[in-house]
Amino acid sequence: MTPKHLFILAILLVFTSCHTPATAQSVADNIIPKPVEVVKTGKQPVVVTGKTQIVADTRFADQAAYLQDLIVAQTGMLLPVQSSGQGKSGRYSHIRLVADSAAVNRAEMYILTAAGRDVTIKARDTRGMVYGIQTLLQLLPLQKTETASIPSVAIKDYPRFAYRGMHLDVVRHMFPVSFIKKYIDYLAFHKFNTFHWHLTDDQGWRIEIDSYPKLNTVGSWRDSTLIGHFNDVPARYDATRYGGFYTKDEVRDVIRYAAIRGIDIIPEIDIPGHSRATIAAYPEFSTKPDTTWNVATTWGMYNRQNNVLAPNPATFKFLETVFHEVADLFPSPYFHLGGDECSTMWWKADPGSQKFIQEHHLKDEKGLQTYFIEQVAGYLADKGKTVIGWHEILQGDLDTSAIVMDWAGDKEAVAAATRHHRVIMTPGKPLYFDNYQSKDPNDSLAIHGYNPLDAVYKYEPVPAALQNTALEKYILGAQGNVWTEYMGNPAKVEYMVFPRMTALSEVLWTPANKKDYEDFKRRLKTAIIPRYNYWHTSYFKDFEKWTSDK
Ligand code: TNX
Repeated sequence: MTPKHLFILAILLVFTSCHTPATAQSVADNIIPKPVEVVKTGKQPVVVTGKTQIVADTRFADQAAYLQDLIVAQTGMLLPVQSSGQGKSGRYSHIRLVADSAAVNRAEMYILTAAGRDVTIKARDTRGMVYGIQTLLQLLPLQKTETASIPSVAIKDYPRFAYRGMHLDVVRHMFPVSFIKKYIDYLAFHKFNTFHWHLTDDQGWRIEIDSYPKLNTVGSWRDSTLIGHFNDVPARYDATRYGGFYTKDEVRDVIRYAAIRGIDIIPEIDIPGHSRATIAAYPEFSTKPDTTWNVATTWGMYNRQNNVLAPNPATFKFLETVFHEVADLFPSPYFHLGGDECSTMWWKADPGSQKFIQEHHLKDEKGLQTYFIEQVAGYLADKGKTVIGWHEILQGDLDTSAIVMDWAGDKEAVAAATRHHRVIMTPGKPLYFDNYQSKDPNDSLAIHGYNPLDAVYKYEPVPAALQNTALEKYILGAQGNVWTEYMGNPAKVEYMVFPRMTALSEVLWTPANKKDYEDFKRRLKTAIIPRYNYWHTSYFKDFEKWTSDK
């Protein structure tokens, strides 16, 4: 071939790659998280128009309405919904939502087939159906249209890990219910199944409590908030009252919303440290009952300001009542009791705590921390809840039903699994999405630490020491944590989580041998960034420039 021929060929290639409309078959190659199996069956594509019926088994009536809403929002086509067995199947195409526990032989699995006049999604549970729906949305055009063509495919798909979570701290900054729902929508799109709602901390109580009303009238409000970074000297404050809390009705509404989307909400009430807002409301639960504590106005209280509960009968009565009250509100079988970063210095300095340690034959202040956790685990057991705690709960000798959430790294996870605790991996590196995703000095303020996109994508939740051993099964999955000290509004949260949560979704869903970072980036750019734009979300754009080796 002469150089001239090569030139013409190159022009042709560029031309065809830019101008071929996303063909029917290519959309099936763009799905995120990447499915277990996609077969292009070479049959007739399914033509979807406003006359296409959604035909759902009664078990999936809520998901049929959910799918109808999503399709009309995405394409403008409002499809009629029918329950299966009702009416007759007309001349038009169908999207069938079918309950099938024979062909679908595992939890959260779905089988999606499209050919001729039928798109069929089969699932055995709500989650499987929700995930089939998310995949279907990715096969439909992301634009207003009166007709669309779905390629003929047979997709069989299920998750690699049972626990696929995202966390959100609503204490350091609080977000409206409308954003909490949006966040749940983002989770559902990415086939996450758990929302970990961090509801209390030093800087505020964010859930309505009837039995101890000062938690809301006092504990939900702080007088001021730090401006700038927590190590800036001198510290500056905005001198503006900040706060609020979610009412029980709002919480119930969010729970219902999440349930339709297959998402379990795990509440967290963080004790016995991280309790400054509690002792501001009720100083009698602190080591210095005569002190007037403020709700914290700065970040990072550990060993800097007293934020621990004192071990006295009134405190334990309080914990029992409040944990019971919150447990009654949430249907989740799990409840997170915190347990992290509990400084021992305030108990060391407190005669009452020392006396308690002696009288209860506890070894030391760590023994006291464990005592708190064990008491609360008992209150939660009364309500049939399985306890989750940050890995510091391992200091004690908890019953192995307690699930350990590991924010440190593989060492703690191996220790927990060796003791036969189930473990959820959420190591600061790389799953804290509050850390920087670039080293650009002009990047928006964040927690120090560098977690670029490729590090998230390449993260392997099962520690090397557990791989191919009998202990591997104790690793339930992983979670991205979103602490909001430096996220004052929803747009900033979106900037910090996108595209990192998209990468994490594939870590958790896709079989390890199907992961491929280059292909992930291709799909991200072709199919998911248009969706971020469709959602009107701000996302971090410089992810190709900022990589782990920078
Ligand atoms: C540690 S890790 C915390 C949070 C902070 C976060 C900031 C853990 C369980 N607790 O209270 O917000 O660091 O990255």
